[in-house]
Amino acid sequence: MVNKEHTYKAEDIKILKGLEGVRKRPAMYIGSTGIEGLHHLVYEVIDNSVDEALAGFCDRIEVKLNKDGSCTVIDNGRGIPTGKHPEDPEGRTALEIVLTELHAGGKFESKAYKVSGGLHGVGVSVVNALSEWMEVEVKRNGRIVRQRYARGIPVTPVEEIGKTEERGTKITFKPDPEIFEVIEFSKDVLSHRFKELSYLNKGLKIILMDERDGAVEEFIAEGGIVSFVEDLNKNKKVINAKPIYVTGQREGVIVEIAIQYNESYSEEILTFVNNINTREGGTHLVGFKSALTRTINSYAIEKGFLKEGKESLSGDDVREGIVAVISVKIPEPQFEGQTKMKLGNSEVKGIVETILNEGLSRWLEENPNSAKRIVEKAKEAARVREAAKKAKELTRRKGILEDTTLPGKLADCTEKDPSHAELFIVEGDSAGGSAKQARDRRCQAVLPLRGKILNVEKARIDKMLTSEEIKTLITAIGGGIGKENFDPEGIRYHKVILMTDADVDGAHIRTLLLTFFYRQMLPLIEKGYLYIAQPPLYRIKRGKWERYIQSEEEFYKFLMDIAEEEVSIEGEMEKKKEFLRLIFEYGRLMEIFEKKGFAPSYIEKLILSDINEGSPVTSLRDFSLLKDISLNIQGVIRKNTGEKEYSVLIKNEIFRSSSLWQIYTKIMDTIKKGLTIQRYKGLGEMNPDQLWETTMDPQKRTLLQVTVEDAQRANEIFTILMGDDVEPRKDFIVKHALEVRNLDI
Ligand code: 0RA
Repeated sequence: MVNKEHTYKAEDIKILKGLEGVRKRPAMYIGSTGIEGLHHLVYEVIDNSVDEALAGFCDRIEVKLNKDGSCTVIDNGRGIPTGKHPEDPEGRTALEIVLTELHAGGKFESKAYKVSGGLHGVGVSVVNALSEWMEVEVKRNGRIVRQRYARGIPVTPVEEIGKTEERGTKITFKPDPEIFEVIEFSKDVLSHRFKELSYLNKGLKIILMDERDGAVEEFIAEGGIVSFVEDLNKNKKVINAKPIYVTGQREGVIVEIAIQYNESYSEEILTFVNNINTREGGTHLVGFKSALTRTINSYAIEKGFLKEGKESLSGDDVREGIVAVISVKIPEPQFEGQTKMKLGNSEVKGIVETILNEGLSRWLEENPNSAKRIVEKAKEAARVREAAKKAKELTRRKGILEDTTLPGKLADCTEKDPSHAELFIVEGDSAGGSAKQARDRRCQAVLPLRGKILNVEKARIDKMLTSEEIKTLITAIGGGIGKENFDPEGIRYHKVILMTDADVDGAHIRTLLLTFFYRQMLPLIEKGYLYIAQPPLYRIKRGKWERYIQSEEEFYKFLMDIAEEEVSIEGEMEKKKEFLRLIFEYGRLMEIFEKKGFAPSYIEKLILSDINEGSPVTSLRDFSLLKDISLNIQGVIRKNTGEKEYSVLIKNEIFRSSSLWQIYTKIMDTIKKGLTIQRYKGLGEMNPDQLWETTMDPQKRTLLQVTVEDAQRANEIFTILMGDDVEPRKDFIVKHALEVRNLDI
């Protein structure tokens, strides 16, 4: 339907020329004619609606992806003005001018705040020019009016099609296949952007309806960018439960900042200008960083967390674990950089800086607990950074990192391909000696570490880095050290295996080494190159038969299996199992008393007597447990009436006793008869053959691969141990070490 009344005048020619330019060089206006450019059309229309929202006139935008490939955007803003434009010589409506003239949007910009979004801020006329057709419907001043266009040219006049009390704009457009390589909208691309827009415009509801498959999605964030950082931190442990929120306006620039720290070591700062992600940063980010560093430092000095003139926190320190969103709205943004995603306006740096300095200082004063935790975290980052720097200087001075001569203590393997080479890090020189003898020297290298140096109760990472042992370790592994400097390409072994004793000291050394690897060689762990050897805890022998056992649980199960074969009580099978479980537990507890110097017979007397008060033993938890167990045993095993005796059939022989302890020892003696049980306290107790067979032989051994989470946990334990609490001792390691099972306590 062609508008017959519409005749082309001089003004029209000019406009036609403008739209022609858009169609000739679309990439200049919308970036590309690929998938990104296609979606840019939607953003361009939506940005006008968002401007209405920013001006406070719109709180709802509906986007429909229609079956015919067109897209409809409906908002409840003021509606595009539809009256005749007073300054237009042709007497056209404002609506037509907005939709056909390049950059016409600004003409109507009045007192209201308008940021004219979109990467290029080109306006709806560009979308119109690049659409096969466009139809716009405006509800305003009680009327509904409509106009239709084809490739940017009006094909109908502005006509009234009904009455309404509502206001708003509805724009439907079909991307022109003559222009675009792809004309199918992607729901994922759009929903990602809409989610972002809803965070950036607090309370704005965006509804995405995909008429092609019936799916509907709604985006709204009542908390705005505060919800944004909360969602970015969703699966992390946060330091300040409530995000820091700072906002202000200066010289027509609106600044909004939300910050929430988490316990990680990474940094995630998203920056936006007029709702556009400025991935390359720019002046707003520079202002933010400078204010953050300055404000946290002066707060820390003022509150005595830092010594003035002596200590300071670097920008990297105060940004460790930060998640932040910076959103600025500027009337005339200048975008620079490779991808035009860097803000250039120089005045913005100072504005952001001032607003954040002021807002953050106030927040820190008002939230002293969170403030303290943030400062402590930055201080810890500073300490680690300083320690790593010192160590690097030290090693550089001594030429160790540059020097590729391998340390003498390392017994290297002949294999040079890292993917086939293993390095065993062994605690102690004697175990190291055994390992060197035991190994397959073609592919297994051995580096003994003298535990003594590491096994200092309060060994600190920085001290550790100055130790000869650790320097040897660094050279042996070959990738250097440090967050920025470790080079995974240099790693000489794709299996680095920690082999420590199954005792408290071993657990301590393992925690220390894991912490070291976590902080200094994280990629080694991320690539899955770090392992923990599983040396056996027991060796059991009967004649020629031999078996290694790796944990207390396994040992217990082994004994139980034999007991089940050799012991009987009257009654069903189930009862026997229950009885054995109880008597094993009874014996275990009694052995603890025995070790402490109490004779089991004395304890049993106390259990039987009713006058328990007075003895220091009877108030112990283990004592009441024993008492409960003996009652339970009476419940499962029948006693001979009259006599206070239990009777148990052990190896076809009836054994009677009133003492459960005696029954227990009899059972144990029977089980262990003919067995040689050896408990390994350390690797040094194994001869080379045994060490090879149980722990090093790739065919038989089990290795525990260390995950980043394991190492993170070790790091936490370490941090707690090295923290300000004065008395954290071995207990702590014993309770929290990676595997508690192998500990000799
Ligand atoms: C020009 C002037 C005014 C609003 C708009 C354009 C406008 C454009 C679009 C595009 C999509 N939705 C829109 N909503 C509004 C200001 C109108 C006034 O001052 O009343």
